[in-house]
Amino acid sequence: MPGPEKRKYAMAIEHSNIDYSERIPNNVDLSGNRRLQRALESWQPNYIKWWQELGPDRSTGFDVYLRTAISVERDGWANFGFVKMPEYRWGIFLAKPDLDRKITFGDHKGEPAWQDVPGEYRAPLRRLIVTQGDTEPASVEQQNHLGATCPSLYDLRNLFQINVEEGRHLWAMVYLLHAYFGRDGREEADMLLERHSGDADKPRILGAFNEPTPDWLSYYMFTYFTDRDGKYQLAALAESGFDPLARTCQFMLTEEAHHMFVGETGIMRVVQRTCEVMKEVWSEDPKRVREGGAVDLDTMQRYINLHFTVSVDLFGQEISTNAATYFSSGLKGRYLESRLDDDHRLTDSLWPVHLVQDGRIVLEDWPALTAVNERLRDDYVKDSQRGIDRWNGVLESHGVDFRFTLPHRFFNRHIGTSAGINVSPHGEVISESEWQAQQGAWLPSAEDQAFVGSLMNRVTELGKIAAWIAPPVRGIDGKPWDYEYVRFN
Ligand code: BYC
Ligand code: FE
Ligand code: FE
Repeated sequence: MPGPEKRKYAMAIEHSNIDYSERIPNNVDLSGNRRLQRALESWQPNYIKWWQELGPDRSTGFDVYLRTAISVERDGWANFGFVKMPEYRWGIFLAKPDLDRKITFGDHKGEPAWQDVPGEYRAPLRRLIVTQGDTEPASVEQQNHLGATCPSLYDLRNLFQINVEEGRHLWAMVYLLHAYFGRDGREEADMLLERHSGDADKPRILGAFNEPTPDWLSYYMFTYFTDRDGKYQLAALAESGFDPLARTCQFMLTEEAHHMFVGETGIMRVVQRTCEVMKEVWSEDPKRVREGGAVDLDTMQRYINLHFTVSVDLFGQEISTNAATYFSSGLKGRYLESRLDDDHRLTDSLWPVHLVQDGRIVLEDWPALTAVNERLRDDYVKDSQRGIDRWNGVLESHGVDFRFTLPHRFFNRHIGTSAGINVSPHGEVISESEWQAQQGAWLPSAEDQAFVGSLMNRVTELGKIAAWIAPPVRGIDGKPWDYEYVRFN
């Protein structure tokens, strides 16, 4: 970065309303609590060691054009500039407090929000924070080798941006564990660096975070579908009666939007390129499309099927007493809880729930309190459809008849009442032999993965992009898409 640009970035960081002069930048007055500060400063080297070992492969020394949070205001919260990896300033930022904030749901509705952990809810609260925290470094681990096959500098930059922010999300949860849960909180914080994605002995907690992300198509699917689970879970936790958790999650959501954007536009660009290749080879035949060097639409649909279903599992059981307890205790609300128009206690309302009964899928009314996982999943499914529609818009604009669809929510599930039951993408319960016969058409096969893998070649020349994906419509922070976002030195 030229001298003046570098100075401008340094000054913005310095004069932000987050204290960047400290070892751990923060807006929680860390220096006013020496014990906590020392505890976090002793966790910090372990974090850096983890990042060096399991963070993005061979990225050390790269100058990357990254955004860094400098404020928690709605406008101007981020500053862009070159950061030498891994000198990104991971910090602790909570949204601004509302001193009069009240709990908006559950048994404690109307009471002042808690500034400390209520003793009776300590265990479930810690569990929620640990589960959330566990996913963040898991995703960094899942993606750590993708730099070796990036389709462009723009994409490489976005990968690193998401990775550093997921690292910051881990910090966000570790702060809560250290600040509010004493010794066992510190132990949990240590374990967040000891479990690893896909590790047979110490796996990550939730299923999706132990799946590999072997290629960039999987990566875009992950950031579209799995980061979107993050959006809904964080939104539900942002309603929490435990105010520090609510404020932490509110700010995390600000960063999350870009992650889903990378997924949505990434897939859109793959679809765009496939449509162009179909024209070049004068055929929609998957075989010809592959020979033309693009991902055929059937393969993309199988990737959608896989990543959607793995993400839908993350919402837990359809009927969950855990979830009911989280809700009535005021720990975890519904999506946009405060905007919903009902009693916010769910003591006698019902919610329609998908269940498998006697080999058939039925919708049955259940007490809404036990169905909050399913309700959040409903919100998620609806939101996931938006991207499908936009990708179909690209197909339509090219005069291609193929349309992507979301599979039935009970297809390929491992959690919930359809776990272990064979359900087709159209929602029919089928036999084991039918499943065996069809699953190659529904889920990515080893052959699909080998093909997609064969397209993955590292492209880092300025202005160049891999042949299987179209360039983005625009770049980052008003820069052109072919700007030198990463400088290798
Ligand atoms: N895999 O009563 P249930 C993100 C377990 S993503 C494995 O439904 P509950 C991000 C469950 O633990 C957002 N196990 O449970 C995205 C329970 O175990 P026990 C992450 C599972 O608690 C991209 C049992 O099954 N945040 O941020 O209502 C990149 C009974 O289930 C799974 C959160 O998840 C699974 N998928 O619901 C980076 C928020 N599902 O008690 C980051 C915090 C369930 O029998 N977590 N089980 O031993 C929660 O709110 C809840 O724990 C869950 C599960 C919604 C996940
Ligand atoms: Fe995250
Ligand atoms: Fe994310």
